[in-house]
Amino acid sequence: MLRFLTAGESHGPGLVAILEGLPAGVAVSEAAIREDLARRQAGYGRGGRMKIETDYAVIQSGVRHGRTLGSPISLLIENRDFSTGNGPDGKPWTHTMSKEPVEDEVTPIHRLRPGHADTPGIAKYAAEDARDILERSSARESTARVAVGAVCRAFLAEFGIEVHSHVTNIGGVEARSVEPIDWAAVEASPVRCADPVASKAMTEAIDAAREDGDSVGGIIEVIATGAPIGLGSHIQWDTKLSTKLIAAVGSLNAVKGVEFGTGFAQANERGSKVHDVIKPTEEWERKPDGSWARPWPRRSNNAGGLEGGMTTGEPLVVRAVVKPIATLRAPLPTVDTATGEPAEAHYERSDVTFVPTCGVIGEAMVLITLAEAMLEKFGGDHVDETKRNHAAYLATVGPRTSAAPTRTRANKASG
Ligand code: EPS
Repeated sequence: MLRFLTAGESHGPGLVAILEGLPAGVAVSEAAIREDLARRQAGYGRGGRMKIETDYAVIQSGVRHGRTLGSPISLLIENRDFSTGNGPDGKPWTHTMSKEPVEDEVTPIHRLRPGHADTPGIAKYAAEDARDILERSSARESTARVAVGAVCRAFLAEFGIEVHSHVTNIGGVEARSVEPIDWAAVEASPVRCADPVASKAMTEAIDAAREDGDSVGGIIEVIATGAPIGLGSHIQWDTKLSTKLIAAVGSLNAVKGVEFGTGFAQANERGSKVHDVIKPTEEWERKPDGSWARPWPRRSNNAGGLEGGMTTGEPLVVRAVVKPIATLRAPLPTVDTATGEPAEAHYERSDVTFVPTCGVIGEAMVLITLAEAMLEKFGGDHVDETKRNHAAYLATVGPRTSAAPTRTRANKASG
């Protein structure tokens, strides 16, 4: 079983992640993790924090001589702001976030921000200071998830599985659909959008919101290619890969909805227009050994690569809507928790938008979910064992005819 936990507050000393269940033998490096952490830090519309941090995950355990050991992989990411910066009241974060009691009182946050975790959080945890809530609910935590996702990316690469993301909407600016997506161009776009015209309009929408002291949301799309047919299962609500992906991507800060493929738009179409027709076998591609490169290919992928809670072998396409960030320089009306009087919501340094970054975090959650699904299906204590199981399975999944090199006939037909 693959599982992970993260810990850490936004302005505390650092973030921690533990990933357990990855097999031995996977090539993992801090440099590769750093690549994803750097992508997470980029994106137009971010606030000042990203100029302070150079996120780097130090591997504490589970890796030796560049390969996983099968033991828990632990990662430590320093928050540079903790040791170098000051909080909104001008006091150093080492004081504001001190784990020891402090004599010199820290100004508590009493003016709750609508849309943030502040209000339900202080009620539920009996907090006097909303900082007790916001420090953990901050999207800073996603740094740890991206580091874990990068480790899972290395594992999935062994099976030819790749995960990318792009932005399709920011602040109501819709990107044109670009086919095929040039992932290098997405990475070069300041908003991680494949459409250069929309990219520019998105940066303008962000500038306009910044000028008004406001924020903007948008839509991200995560695409995974190379996943074999049959990950997940149809047999129970919580064994469906669709359930797990909705939970994983829906757990991102600020996400308000998740859909697959053409998703909500399917409400407007008839079944004959929605379902993805299977191509005749003459059009299927074969590998040099005669086996199917990708069995059961479709003419379209409206299902987003999922049927009955299982992968179809088509690209997995997961989209999420990200709400505008709740911390506004032009604050919304609220109530002061100390006085019960009307007030303006608390403001401290924040981003105008976080949508481009959200794509990278969405990738991490899809990577982790797919790594878990691969291990559930193929097991293995060493990655070579997982690979053998994966290859043996793929030889069985085509049509059950003697003409096709599938199932137990695979060897006979290709030999
Ligand atoms: C973030 C760190 C935060 C914010 C942002 C994400 O830094 P700070 O609060 O010190 O400015 O930039 O947080 C949020 C989007 C949020 O909703 O809290 C980061 O490391 O990504």
